[in-house]
Amino acid sequence: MRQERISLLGLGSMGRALAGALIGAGHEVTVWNRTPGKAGELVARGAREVSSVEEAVQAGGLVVVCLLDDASVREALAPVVRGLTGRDLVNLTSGSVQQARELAGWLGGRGVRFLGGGIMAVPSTVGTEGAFILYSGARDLFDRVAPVLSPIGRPQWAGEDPGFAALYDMAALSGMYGMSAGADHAVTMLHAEGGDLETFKRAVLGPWMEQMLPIIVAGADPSATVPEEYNPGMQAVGLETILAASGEAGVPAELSGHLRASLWRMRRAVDAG
Ligand code: FVH
Repeated sequence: MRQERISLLGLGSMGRALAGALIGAGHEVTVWNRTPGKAGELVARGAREVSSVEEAVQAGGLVVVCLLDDASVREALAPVVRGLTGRDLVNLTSGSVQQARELAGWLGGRGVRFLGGGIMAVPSTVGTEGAFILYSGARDLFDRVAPVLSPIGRPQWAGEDPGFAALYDMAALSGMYGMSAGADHAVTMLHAEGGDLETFKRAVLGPWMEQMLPIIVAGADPSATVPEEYNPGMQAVGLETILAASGEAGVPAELSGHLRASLWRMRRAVDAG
């Protein structure tokens, strides 16, 4: 693989993991973080640490941004945006579709070639087989940048609309948080009734979620209707029973919001006939 110069802005947990994977692949990596002191291990592995965004931009090459949110990206880039004209920039910071489109417009208006991104990994899985990174924006830029950034995760194209990587990212995270809320609620019920958490996770929750995951993903549907074979009437009764069991166990109602969302859906499907 061709070695490239990359400037990475942001050394939070994710930024450090990204930098580590890029250094490991032999790239020449310059790192910057608002608060100094987070680059020690990376510098020991060959990264160059700079103390300003301006210096990071001046290092040349591809600019990769991984900060907390859209506001922090704007704040970091605003003072240096003129120096970015003609450069390639990939934003891997989570944000909304609209924010990504507006960022693309702002940077594009100043001659910066921009790709929006979405990281489908957590710091410990960056660079592993399952990790993949969504990109959207100009296809030719994606084709050029994808091999360079492949060490952090398999590059996956999400379309020309610069907001689409963010769209896929936000939607996929919603799916993940739904599962996570369900799992948290499940173990809270178990715990409240004195069940054995480890046995439940290993012998029941894990295998059950694994069995259902492909069915859940395949059956996900944006319409208010539910296919007949899902029997929404039966599911509505079942959801009411789980909610009652949760209440009996003393689990806070805030933890069962996902069940109420499903119940709302099933009742609408029953009403729609
Ligand atoms: N970590 C994860 O599991 C998820 C996985 C999916 C993708 N997300 C997104 O990645 C972005 C960065 O996440 P992170 O885990 O690195 O987050 P933190 O460890 O909290 O680090 C935040 C960095 O942002 C810097 N920062 C915050 N505000 C500003 C600002 N106004 N100007 C400049 N930099 C700023 C912060 O700097 P400092 O506090 O150390 O000075 C960190 O470098 C994020 O979008 C996730 O949603 C991660």
